[in-house]
Amino acid sequence: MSKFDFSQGIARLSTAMTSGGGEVPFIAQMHEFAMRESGIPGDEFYTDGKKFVRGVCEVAERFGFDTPSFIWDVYNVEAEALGCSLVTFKDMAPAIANTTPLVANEKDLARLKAPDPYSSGRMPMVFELLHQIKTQAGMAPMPCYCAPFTLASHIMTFELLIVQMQQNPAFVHKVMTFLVDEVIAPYMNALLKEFPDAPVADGSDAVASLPFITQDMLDEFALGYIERLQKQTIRPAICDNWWGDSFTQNLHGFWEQKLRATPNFLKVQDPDLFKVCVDPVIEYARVHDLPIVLGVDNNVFQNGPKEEIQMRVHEYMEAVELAGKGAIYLCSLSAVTPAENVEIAIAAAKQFRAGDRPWQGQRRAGSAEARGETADHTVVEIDAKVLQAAAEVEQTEEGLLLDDIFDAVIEQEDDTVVELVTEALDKNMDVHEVLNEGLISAMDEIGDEFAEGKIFVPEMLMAARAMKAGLEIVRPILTQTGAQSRGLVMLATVQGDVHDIGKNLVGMMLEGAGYDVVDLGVNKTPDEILDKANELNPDVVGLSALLTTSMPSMQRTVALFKKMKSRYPVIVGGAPVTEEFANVIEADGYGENAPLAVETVHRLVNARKSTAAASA
Ligand code: B1M
Repeated sequence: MSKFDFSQGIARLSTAMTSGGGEVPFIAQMHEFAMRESGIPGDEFYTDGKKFVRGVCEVAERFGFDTPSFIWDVYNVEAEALGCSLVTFKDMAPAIANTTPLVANEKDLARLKAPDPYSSGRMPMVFELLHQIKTQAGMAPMPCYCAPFTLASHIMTFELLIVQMQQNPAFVHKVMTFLVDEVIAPYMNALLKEFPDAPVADGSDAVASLPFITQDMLDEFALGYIERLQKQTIRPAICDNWWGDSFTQNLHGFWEQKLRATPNFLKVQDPDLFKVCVDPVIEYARVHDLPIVLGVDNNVFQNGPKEEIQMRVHEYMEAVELAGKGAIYLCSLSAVTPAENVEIAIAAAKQFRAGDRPWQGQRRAGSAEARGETADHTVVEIDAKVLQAAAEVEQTEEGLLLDDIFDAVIEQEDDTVVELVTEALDKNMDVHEVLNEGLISAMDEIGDEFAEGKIFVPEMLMAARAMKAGLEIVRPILTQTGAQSRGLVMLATVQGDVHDIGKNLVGMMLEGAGYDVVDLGVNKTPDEILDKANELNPDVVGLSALLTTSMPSMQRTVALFKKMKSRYPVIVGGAPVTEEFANVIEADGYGENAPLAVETVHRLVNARKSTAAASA
């Protein structure tokens, strides 16, 4: 007899995901929330399977969840077992913090040892955790894995992975093959053998989402290897964790890709779901007779207000009901999600089931506001004479060469950029013109296209590399002529957070705009950031945070800068960070995205220069 009884919730979930027709269930990613609520420090919670399962079950029972979710920090286990550095925290889940790649080339790959599922890293802890699920909760355990693409981004770093996918795809295929054949498949098979009642192996693959990669890349480098894994595991392997539905022009094509990895249901989650609307999901589910899983964003539970939580839960539950089969998913209840907001969400779900539906039929998802399209766009009429003058400049030989440099950056052709910049300098063209009109303006264009969703991260990253290749040629001449960079910007992702894709893009855009950038990396404490600032004397310090759990650390960093009366202006950004938050913590600036971050830096640097000039 197990200690906890979730049989009613499990039966509800099973009906909803097969025949449908019953009450709509809710599932939740809840490990960090359970850690906090159970009072067990992170470094114990994530290393002791017994405590983990007890903590999750107690919290699920106390809050009235339909079923507990035993997903742990699944992104980390294989990477840690391979030798990546794992950082642990008392107040949040552990994370892999690799800013330098474990595998950068063939030699590194050859040196890499396949882990032993029975002894490497925390793999044995996962065996124990799954045993505890059976004994304490009486539930069938589910082995979870970090999907090959995300695992590759851990061991290679995201940037290197993207660059190698384009420049040396054969090497990336070798890495992926190693990860599937030598790491994930043996690990999953060991678990599936140990637990014959485990229905499937379940993968997570956040990094293989759009717009970090394109749908073609998804096919070749992510999905292809999940299918390779599926052929090797003794029971089905699924993988259901790609975001990015709001970035594709081919929604159905993207969903077909998702279904190749997880044939039994379609999962669409916020922030994409709120933008694309529930209607196309309902229609697709009906036509294909599929259960759907609709995910409500962490930020909604984090920030509320109450009515926002209630309305979102009701809207998505109603959509599931209209589709016929499925569940809603409370996507990531974190260590800083207020307990009160979780109670509101669960009460809202129960209210819906009881037939009390004050927002019935209302659609907020898919509205212009949900898509963030409420801002007015003013069209500026450009004087015909100005256009004529610009056209004349373009027609000169020099103008055409600048155009070619601009185009080569946009087309991401490093070698051509180097050739053309060299040619321009050999022709004694003004180095500043080459820099500003060839290289920097191309990055401005790239930044705009990225902000408008016209291009994806790999294109931006590769264009930034092409621009940098040109910059390397121009830099010595700029130095000789005494030309100065626009300033020094120091960047860091704050303590507790290892997300760096966005911060790195901000860094590239800043370099593209003529700044020197020093990037401290991820998971940096307030003291580390301040000490480094005192050493480097930057013009601006930029902080990035992607987790609501790391936003307090951003606040502590800004507070420390203020307390120490430091003279460096601090700007903040990252998906959950808003302008309002930036004001509350008294940051000096905010950047909603990379191009806007560059604008904020320009403003702060110019203001500093004017103040310095005025006091001189
Ligand atoms: Co994580 N993750 N993740 N993750 N991950 C999110 C952020 C999450 C929203 C997913 C979710 O559950 N719904 C969620 C956070 C929820 C919250 O707190 N609000 C989350 C979570 C919870 C987690 C883990 C706890 C794992 C988990 O259980 N789900 C764990 C935490 C690890 C840790 O940091 N301690 C974790 C781990 C990971 C991976 C390692 C697997 C991977 C990160 C890889 C890496 O960065 N090297 C990852 C990824 C990829 C994501 C998603 C899918 C994408 C984030 C991203 O890179 N966006 C994300 C879900 C989603 O967004 N769909 C998710 C692309 C990037 C270009 O955008 O960073 O916003 P962004 O940057 C933008 C702007 O924000 C701005 O400019 C950039 C470009 O325009 N900007 C700045 C950024 N920094 C700026 C600084 C500035 C100015 C502007 O001034 C200095």
